[in-house]
Amino acid sequence: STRPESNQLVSEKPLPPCPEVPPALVGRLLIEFGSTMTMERVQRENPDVKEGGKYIPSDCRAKQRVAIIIPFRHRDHHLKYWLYYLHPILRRQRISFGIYIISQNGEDTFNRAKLLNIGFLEALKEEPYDCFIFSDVDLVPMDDRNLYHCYDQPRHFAIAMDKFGFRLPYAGYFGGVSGLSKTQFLKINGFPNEYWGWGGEDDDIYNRITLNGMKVSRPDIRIGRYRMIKHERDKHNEANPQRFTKIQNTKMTMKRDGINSLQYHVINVAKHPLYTNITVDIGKPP
Ligand code: UD2
Ligand code: MN
Repeated sequence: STRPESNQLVSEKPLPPCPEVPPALVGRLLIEFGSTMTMERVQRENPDVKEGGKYIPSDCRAKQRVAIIIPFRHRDHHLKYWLYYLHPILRRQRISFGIYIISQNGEDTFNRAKLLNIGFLEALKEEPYDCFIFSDVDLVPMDDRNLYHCYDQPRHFAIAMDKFGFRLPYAGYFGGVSGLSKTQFLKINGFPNEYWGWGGEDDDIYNRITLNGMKVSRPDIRIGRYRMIKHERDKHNEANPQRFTKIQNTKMTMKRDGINSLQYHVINVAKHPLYTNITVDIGKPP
């Protein structure tokens, strides 16, 4: 063709909306963590991902823009598997997404929910995301029909984990992988910043959702299956003894503790081929 490139772009038809049921899905997946994984291999197998771990379907227009937020420290081994499995799944799901690893700097007590709050704000500084999916780095879905976008109500994705015998451990369980639209997230003032160490923060988030008149939505139990990479409790993420009393007080604390009280410092933003890493200083427990 002799036409200038800009003309070709103008004459191209706009993309159709992505179908409700993505045609490329395969259903149940074989997930295992036995073989050694290298970042080189994962990059080689995912050449169409844009720098910083961004992807837009090429054959249709996705309705939502999804930021996937992962709280992180010293889990490089898990991250390789997560990227290896999730990039192809998300592509088949025709999701338009960006992947954000929020890395806690230093060795003070870990704070998962605060890192997730930071991911929400930092992702929005880059793109106008509509939907936020919060995932542990060690959780991989076993079925690609578990679609990683947002729903009419806050979504709990990881409902049937291998470590819990593929059942929901209790009715109000909201751990592992969850997703809220921007509006849903802001309605609950984001997540609590004051849960240091392991446990309770997911129950607090569940309380925020129900106290604000929303209801958790979940996939079919046969579809919401997950494998968790086996691991020991990390150093500096000891069980938080305050968690039992704290989750009794969500109704009071959610108004002052959340996205409206979040304080942190960004130390570094690094664009990797398959993800964006944001290293942050979040302070330490009082
Ligand atoms: C459960 C929940 C999790 C969270 C946690 C309590 C499941 C599958 N998940 O996870 O959502 O509610 O209990 O806080 O039941 N992390 C690091 N480095 C660390 C510590 C944690 O990267 O040193 C991140 C990482 O993404 C990890 C996540 O935080 O997957 C949760 O920590 P965990 O895997 O140690 O806790 P686990 O499996 O009991
Ligand atoms: Mn885990």
